[in-house]
Amino acid sequence: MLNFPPDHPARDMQDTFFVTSGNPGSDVLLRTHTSPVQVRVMLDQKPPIRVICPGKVYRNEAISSRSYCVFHQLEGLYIDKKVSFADLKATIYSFAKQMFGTDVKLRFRPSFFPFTEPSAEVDVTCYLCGGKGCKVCKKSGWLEIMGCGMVHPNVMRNCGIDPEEWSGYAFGMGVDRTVLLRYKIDDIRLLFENDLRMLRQFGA
Ligand code: 2NL
Repeated sequence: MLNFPPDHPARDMQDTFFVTSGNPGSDVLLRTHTSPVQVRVMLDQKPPIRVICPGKVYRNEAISSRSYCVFHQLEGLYIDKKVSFADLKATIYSFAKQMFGTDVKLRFRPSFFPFTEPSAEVDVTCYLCGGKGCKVCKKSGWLEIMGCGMVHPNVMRNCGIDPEEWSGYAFGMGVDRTVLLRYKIDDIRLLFENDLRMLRQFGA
């Protein structure tokens, strides 16, 4: 549905947790993205569609200060007549200013996802050095906050939506990584340990 070719690495056993239920034919896998939620929305509803899908996702990754095997993704999808990349940029600018402050600068870098064309990754100016370059941003002055793009015509067709009549944008971000940036936390694992000293700082 999301236009992944059969040999795409995202289908690799190494990257995904498969769960054996014991019942033949009913094995399940733990989702690596929240996008399947949006696919179901597109299958069930006619455009215009506006939806935000937050949720837990699971990846068989090397655990580090930047990556954990469980994290939260938040994806957005907007399909209507004449939705443009300019609409996408304006929405992301508005989000970034509210999340990171009014003087944050954004950079859109061309990228690739099977489910969007064109695709971009979005960077904000580094919270620590303000763009000068430091250890956190690896001397680049920029930190990545999300991926986005225009919904691929194949994805629209797969979900029964005519790409000649409708267009749309989508974006996806790691909620946990956004929280690290917003609160200047240096290890993602702190968000999963339920240490009371940590929780109490957030009103628990
Ligand atoms: C990332 C990139 C992205 C989307 C997610 C999407 C969903 C549907 C159709 C088209 Cl159903 N696109 N989602 C699009 C671009 C990027 O996430 O880096 N996420 C953490």
